[in-house]
Amino acid sequence: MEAWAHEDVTAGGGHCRIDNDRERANARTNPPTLDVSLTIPAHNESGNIGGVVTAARDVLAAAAATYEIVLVDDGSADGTAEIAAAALGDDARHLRVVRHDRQRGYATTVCDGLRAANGRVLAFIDGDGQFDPADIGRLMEQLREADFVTGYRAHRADPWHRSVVSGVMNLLVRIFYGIRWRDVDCGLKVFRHEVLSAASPILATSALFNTELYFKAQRLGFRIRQLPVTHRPRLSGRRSGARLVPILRALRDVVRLRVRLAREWSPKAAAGDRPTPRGKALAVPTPQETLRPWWRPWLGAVPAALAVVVLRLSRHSISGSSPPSCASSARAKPACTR
Ligand SMILES: Nc1nc2c(ncn2[C@@H]2O[C@H](COP(=O)(O)OP(=O)(O)O)[C@@H](O)[C@H]2O)c(=O)[nH]1
Ligand SMILES: [Mg+2]
Repeated sequence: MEAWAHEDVTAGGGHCRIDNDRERANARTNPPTLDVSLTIPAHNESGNIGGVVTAARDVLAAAAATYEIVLVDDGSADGTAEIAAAALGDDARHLRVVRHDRQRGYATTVCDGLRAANGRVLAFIDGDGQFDPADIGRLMEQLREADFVTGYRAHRADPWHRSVVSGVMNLLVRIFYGIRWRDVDCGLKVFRHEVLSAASPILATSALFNTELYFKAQRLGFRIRQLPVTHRPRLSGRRSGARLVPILRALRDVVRLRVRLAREWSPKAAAGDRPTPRGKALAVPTPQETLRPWWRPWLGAVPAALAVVVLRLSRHSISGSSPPSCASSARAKPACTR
């Protein structure tokens, strides 16, 4: 028998809604029982996952009395989950595997992990080894004074056009959502379970769930902190983010989600459900913490750079040499952008 627990998510997944009403009621009657729960999204990460889970295990075991690693296997065909369990050996008892029958995309993958998580502190980190799991410990230390602690990639080890796409997205998020934090989509975050509970249900159906988390955490007065984190080149496997169609969808969703949030969500109503109301209604980051206006001198160059990126990505898509896509799931497509 396998030493680790696994669950198949075929229904219930496929969207990014964390905690519908039933799940929220369930959360009230069954509060989290572990100290920390780390979600790792992974799609065909056999070459990277062993190193990520063992390094994460070391950090969690040192920082918490009880912990779990929730590996969300997004339709992998290369034995990612089995390799993770083998790498952990006896510690595979701390591993839970949530399996998607097919690739559903990054956002759904992370959200399914968070939904399954049973920790008072929640965290997520990519399974591709680009982040250093040691940074989870550094972020967790900040929880003494904060509720929502996120990394930002000071030196991003990705092709330049990824930084351009991210820069444009961050600028739009700043304009439409008033979020003055940098690198909102960074895939390394640590936060209290109550932030997720208060932010639920998550309305976003794409990587904009990160934006939504920031937006709600900020409006609800949770204390937000950011730290620079290490970002390394991918050593194995292929990235599946940054394809043209999902990027265009995410751009469209920036406006759509903002309209939905304005219509369907208010901090007052959400705060009514919060276990421990905290602080002011609106937490404004300190000047050092905000996104520095690096883009200001480059503002005129943004449309031109975007056009180059779009051309580059479309050539990439047409040539057929693109990384595995989310084409197997129409609903997963928007979730692939990061
Ligand atoms: N982009 C993307 N990542 C996925 C998907 N499913 C799972 N993942 C995992 O999410 C993490 C980030 O993916 P990656 O392709 O490296 O995106 P990038 O780091 O933004 O280039 C990795 O651990 C992937 O294995 C998916 O459909 N799309
Ligand atoms: Mg990556």
